[in-house]
Amino acid sequence: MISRIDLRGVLPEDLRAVLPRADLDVAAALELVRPICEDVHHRGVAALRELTKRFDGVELASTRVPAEAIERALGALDPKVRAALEESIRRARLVHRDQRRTDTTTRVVPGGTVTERWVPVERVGLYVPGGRAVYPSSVVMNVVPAQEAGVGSLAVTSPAQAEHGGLPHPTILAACALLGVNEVYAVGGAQAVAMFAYGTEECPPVTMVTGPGNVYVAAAKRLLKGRIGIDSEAGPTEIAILADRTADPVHVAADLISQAEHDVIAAAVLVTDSTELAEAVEKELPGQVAATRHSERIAEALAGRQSGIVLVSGIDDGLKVVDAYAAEHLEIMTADAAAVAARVRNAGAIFIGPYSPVSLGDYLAGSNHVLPTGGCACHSSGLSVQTFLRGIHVIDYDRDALAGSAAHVCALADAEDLPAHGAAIRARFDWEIPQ
Ligand code: HSO
Ligand code: ZN
Repeated sequence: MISRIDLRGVLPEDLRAVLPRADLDVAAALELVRPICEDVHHRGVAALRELTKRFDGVELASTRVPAEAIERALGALDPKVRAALEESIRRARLVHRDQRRTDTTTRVVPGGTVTERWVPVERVGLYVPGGRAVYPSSVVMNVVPAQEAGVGSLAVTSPAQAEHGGLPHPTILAACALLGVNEVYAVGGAQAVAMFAYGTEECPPVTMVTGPGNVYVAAAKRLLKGRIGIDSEAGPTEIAILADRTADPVHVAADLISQAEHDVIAAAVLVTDSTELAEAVEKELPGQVAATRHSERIAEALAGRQSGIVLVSGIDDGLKVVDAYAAEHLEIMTADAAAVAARVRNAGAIFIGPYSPVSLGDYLAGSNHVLPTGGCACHSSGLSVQTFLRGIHVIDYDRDALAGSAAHVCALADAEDLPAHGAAIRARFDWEIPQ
């Protein structure tokens, strides 16, 4: 059901090469999405209507979802789901509010300051997938940081669904209503990213597009990056668990399965120095997999080359392995888990001990679940308030402070053979460099 990789003894030089990982070919999809994006660029709503007919089987009257439909979806929302979403939003707001930045002013020299001013991007478009993955939780995870950053204008788009009267999934609409987002579009796929990037008769262009999506959405984001800002390209979900003999195999198996549930190419990796635990988890998995609704998908994900149980000689080696892997989600299920977690360098998010499973983080911990995948956790962070802010340096020197800097600026300008740079300083002092 899940393969083993034995790294006991000397760890290989290039750990990343031996660790299991799926590859997602976004580059190959680029050429497919290019004409779609061009079409939306040139023909706007007419192109969106044709593409929505072709890909989603829906005739759109308007790409914009009417306000009544959003309100109706909220009214029809199961009260249990509503209460859970409200609590999820409340906790996410607590955490993300604390991420807000205050401007800092540094007095560099007497009379010379640099202020860093944090300014939110003006308008954000959030892509929410439809189809198999209907994730109102992802609406929360994208909208809350944008709102807490102070983004003034926020639009959501999600594919039109024939079985829901040509509207996006009602739970998505209800989540938007709970978050106070009333600008929603019934457009999916690469064309939705193009709609946001170029704007149409019905949708003003945005400055930034965030949100997960399939490979075509990822390709469109890559193609249009530069014209718009994007968050990271979300790949298939990954969970890594670093565990020792103190871990409960029932929990370990359940957590591996929980993320394998997302996709046949989702990755579930256990790193352990305990053969007893490895064996117990291998024994536990088939029963738990068989008992769950999406057992086929999960079995395929666990058996895939992106998943596995990695055996190591000790927790120190285990840490090297999880750092090399740089998982989207990393659970630490060892003795003294917090101390072990403190030594981890690379992970999207770290979950400590038996009572902080990834599922908690997916929905309710308050943390963000949009996290770097595919090893990107070694250089990138998950979605946060910071994603939606730009730091602008504001430079304010008075005459004396500039005079005191002039000789150094001119020396560097000369060294770079850019004498006009130096001249711009000297012009202010009757062409003399003040000493
Ligand atoms: N684990 C997914 C997020 C998610 N889980 C949404 C459930 N719904 C990627 O972090
Ligand atoms: Zn999940």
